[in-house]
Amino acid sequence: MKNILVIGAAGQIGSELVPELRKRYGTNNVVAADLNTEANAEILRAGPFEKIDILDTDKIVEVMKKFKIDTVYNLVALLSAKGEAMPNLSWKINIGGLVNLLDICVEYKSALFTPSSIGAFGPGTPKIKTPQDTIQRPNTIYGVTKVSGELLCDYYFKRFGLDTRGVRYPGIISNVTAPGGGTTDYAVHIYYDAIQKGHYTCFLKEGSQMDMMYMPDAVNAAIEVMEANPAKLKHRNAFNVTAMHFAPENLYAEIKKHIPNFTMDYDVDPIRQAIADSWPDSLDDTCAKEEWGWKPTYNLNAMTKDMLNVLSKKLKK
Ligand code: AKB
Repeated sequence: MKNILVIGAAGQIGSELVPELRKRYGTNNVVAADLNTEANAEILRAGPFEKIDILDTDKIVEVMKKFKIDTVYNLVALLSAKGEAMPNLSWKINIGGLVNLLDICVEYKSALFTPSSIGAFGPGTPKIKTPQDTIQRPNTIYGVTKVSGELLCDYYFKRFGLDTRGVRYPGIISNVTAPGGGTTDYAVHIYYDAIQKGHYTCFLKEGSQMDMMYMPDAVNAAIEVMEANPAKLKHRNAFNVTAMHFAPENLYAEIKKHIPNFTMDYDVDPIRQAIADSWPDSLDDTCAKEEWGWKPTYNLNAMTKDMLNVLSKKLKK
């Protein structure tokens, strides 16, 4: 990776991936791009920034040429809950954008990272220790786009030799940019409300167990899979990765250790509950460990300490 383009840089992952990539590969070698030119402007404009609509082929090609891009991170997506509200737009952005990038990357011989998600699984998937290669029949449009994306990335590798790689992210917990429109978002909101209000109303019911990961591990996964020795990769796209799994009551109990007066109740959103119920309880990430050395550093305890520490300072300002 010498000249990197991150599309969707202003979002939850991009706003933390860009600074880390710039630290490792040099500020001027990492181009941040987003349609939104306002969000996280200070972070993203610390180096090159371009306004890009993922569906605008000409603009992407212009930027690929201008910066001699050899690696693209595609972080543009409508998440699970938002997708259910706008299925058509979800397909257009998640798949239209991906196909656009796949074709451009073939032409400009660039590697391409595309994240998949636990959303690529469905109710028929084994729920516990979900294997890398297993039944994938998601019942959300987000899941349909994620499975299609995984298959497309594999296809472009086999058919055109394009260096496509990716991971299946679980819910990502972070403190720079809040996620929007996802089912696992509760696991971020709860920290903000614990600090600001001392109370959180959870939109998922007790017992809704899902895989999760703290952002520093998510950023590392995105970089390490792209740095992996291709000779060792039996899979290329959609590696299961996880760091922890918990249900809302487990996260609540962990936060309460630090904020004893913290309270939580439930007001279940049937749409997001149905999505959560269709996803795995815990992933098996052995293939990522064996093929490229995946190793998360944060568990629930360490993540909670860090989240509360960082957020209490940030929210005091
Ligand atoms: C969502 O909840 O939609 C995302 C995901 C798990 O892909 N965070």
